[in-house]
Amino acid sequence: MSDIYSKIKKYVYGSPLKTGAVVIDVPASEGEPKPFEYDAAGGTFTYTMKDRDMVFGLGETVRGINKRGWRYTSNNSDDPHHEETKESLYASQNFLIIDDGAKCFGVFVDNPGTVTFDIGYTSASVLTIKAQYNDTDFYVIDGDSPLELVTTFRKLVGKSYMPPVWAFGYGQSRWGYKTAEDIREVARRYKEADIPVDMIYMDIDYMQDFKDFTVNPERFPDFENFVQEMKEQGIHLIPIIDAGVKIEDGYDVYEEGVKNGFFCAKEDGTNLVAAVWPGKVHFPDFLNPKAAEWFGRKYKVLTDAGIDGFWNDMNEPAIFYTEDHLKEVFDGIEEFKGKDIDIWEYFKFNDLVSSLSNNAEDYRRFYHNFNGVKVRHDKVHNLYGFYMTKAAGEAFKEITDNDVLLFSRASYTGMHRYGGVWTGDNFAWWSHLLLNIKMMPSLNMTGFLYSGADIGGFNANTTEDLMMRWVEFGLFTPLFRNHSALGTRDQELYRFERKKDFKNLIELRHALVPYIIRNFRDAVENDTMYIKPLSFEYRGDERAREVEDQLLVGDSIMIAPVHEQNANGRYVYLPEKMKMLRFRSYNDYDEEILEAGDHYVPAKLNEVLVFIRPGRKLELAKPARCMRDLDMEHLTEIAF
Ligand code: MIG
Repeated sequence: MSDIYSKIKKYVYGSPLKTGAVVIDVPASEGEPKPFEYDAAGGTFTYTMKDRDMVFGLGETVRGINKRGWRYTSNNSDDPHHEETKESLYASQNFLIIDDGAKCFGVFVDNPGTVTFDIGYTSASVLTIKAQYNDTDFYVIDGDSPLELVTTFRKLVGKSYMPPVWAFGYGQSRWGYKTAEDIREVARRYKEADIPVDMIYMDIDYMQDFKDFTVNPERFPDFENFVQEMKEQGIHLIPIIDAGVKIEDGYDVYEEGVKNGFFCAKEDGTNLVAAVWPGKVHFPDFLNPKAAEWFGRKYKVLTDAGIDGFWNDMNEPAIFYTEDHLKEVFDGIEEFKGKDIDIWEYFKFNDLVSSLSNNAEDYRRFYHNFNGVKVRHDKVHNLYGFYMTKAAGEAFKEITDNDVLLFSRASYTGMHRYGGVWTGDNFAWWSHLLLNIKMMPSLNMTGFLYSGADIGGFNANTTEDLMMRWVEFGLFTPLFRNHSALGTRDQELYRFERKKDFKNLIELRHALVPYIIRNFRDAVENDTMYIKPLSFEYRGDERAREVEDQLLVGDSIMIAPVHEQNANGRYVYLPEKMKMLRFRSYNDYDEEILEAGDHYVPAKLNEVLVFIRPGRKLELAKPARCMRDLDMEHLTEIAF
C-alpha cells in the first residue's frame, strides 16, 4: 500500500464530491498534473501525444482497443445505436493508459458528470480532457508497463466483484418470455436438444405491470415452487430490476418511497415524474444512503423466493419522457397547429417530438440527497447505475446467505466492486461481434471483469452463422448470455439447424470453466486482467501492438475469433511459437505447432481456435449437464 502513494498523484480541481470510485485516500499534490498541462481558464487537461503513443482504456466505448482518433464522452446514455460515431454508451470508466511501447502512464478522472476525452479528434496529436463541471479528482499514475499501471489503478479503486461459480455457465435470455410456461418450454427444448443451459433470464414481463419486486401471479402461479423446480434442473432464474418505481397507490415500494422522501425531487420539492415501462415513475435516490438501504432490502422479496441473481436495467437512468418536458413539447406543438409547415419547420417539429427521451434538460430538473448534500442530477449523472447496483450488492450481505449474481447496464468506476456489466442493446451485426472482442480488454482494465455482450445480437434478426461465431467468442467472456429483443427472430440455440455444433460449443464452455475461473479469480485477487490485448504482454513486439482482434485470455492462451461472415479461417499473428488447437468439441480437436509470425489458419464454422503459449497449459473439465454437476477436480491438461 505504501508503495501505491509513490505511484499515484492526485490533483484536485474545484470541490469534488466523494464519488465512491476510489478506496484509498491519496493526499493532494500541488502544481501541474504532469505530463498534462492544465489550462485553468478553459478547465482543460492537455497532453501532446507522440506519434508512437497508443491510448488504452475507457471501458465500455465504441471503436478499437487503441482509442486514438476519436472523441469519447462519459455521459451514461440509453442509446441502442452503438455506431462508431457515437461518443457515449451506458458506462463511464474514465481511466486511460498512454503507452509508446516503452514508456507509459495512466490517468483517472474521478468526476461523475459529463467528461470529454478528445483523443486526437480535434487535432491528431492532442489529447484533451475536459469536464463539464470541473470538480475533479485528477489522478496521474506512474509505472513501467501497462499491466503495472492497471494493477496500481485497480488497487486505487478496489477489488473487482466475484460472482458465484455457476454464473460462469451459459445463460439464455430473451425479452418476451412472459410466463412460467414460456420458461419451462425453453428449459425443455434445451434439454431435448441436449444443449446445457445454466441460467434463464426473466425480462420485464415477469412483473405485475412492470412494478419492481412484484411477480405477476397469473403468469407465475406459485413462484417459489417454480424457482425450485428450475433449480432442480440446475437452472437459475435471473430476474431484471428496473430503476423507475411505478406511481400507483397501494404499491408498497411507491408508498414507502414517497413517505420517507426516498425519491429524486425537483427544485420545488415535488418528486420528479418520468415515464418508463411501468408508465409514470419516480426514481429512487440511490445516492441517499438511507434510500439505498431501503431499496436494496426490497430485493429480499425475490431472494426469499430462492432467486440468487439479478440484472439491473434502465439505470442511466433511461427516461422515455418526463411530465414536465411532455408539457413543453405539447405547448411547442400548439405553435405548429393549423400551420402549413415547410420542410424546415417539419424538421423542427420532428426534433421537438424526439426530444422527449433522455433529454439533457430533464437530467437538470431533479436532485439527489448525496450523503446529506443536495446535488443536481446532471452533476452526478454517471453515478446512478453504480449506486443502484451498490445498494443491491450491499443489501445481499444482509438479506441472503447465497452468493448473488449481479450485473448492471449503467456503470461508473467503483461499481466493479459490486457487480458486472453487460454491454447493452447491440445489434445482430458482425461488426458488433468485433466490437465485443475489442471492448473486453478495456472493460478488464477498468475492473469490470464479469462482463459480456448480448450474444447473437440484441436488436435485429440474427443468423445461424453469426450466432455460432459469437458463441465461439462468448465461450471466453465471463458473462456468457444469449439475449435478444422483443420482436426479433428467435435465437435460442435449439432454434437452429446445427444443434449438435451448438451443443459441442456449450460443452466446450463447461470444459473451459475451471480455466476461466482460475484466471478470473487470479485477476480479482491480484488486480490484474483476465482478458488482455497482446501488446500488454509482448512488450517490444511492434506487430503485436496493432493487433485488435486477437486477445490473451488468462495466463496460458491466446484466442483469435473468426468475426467475418462466410470466412472459413482467418489470418493470425503469433508473437511467439504456440501450440494451436482447433476445437470442434472439448474432446475433438486438431493440434499443430505454429512458429512465430503470420499464418492463415482454417477454422470452419463450428471450429474454435485456441493457441497455447510455450510453457503454459490449458486445463479442461469433462462437461456436465449443468454447472452444478461439473467436476472441477478431475481435469485433463493440454500443455505446450
Ligand atoms: O427499453 O427490459 O438493455 O436488455 O431486454 C428496453 C427490456 C428495456 C433494455 C435492456 C434489454 C432489455 C430491455 N430493456
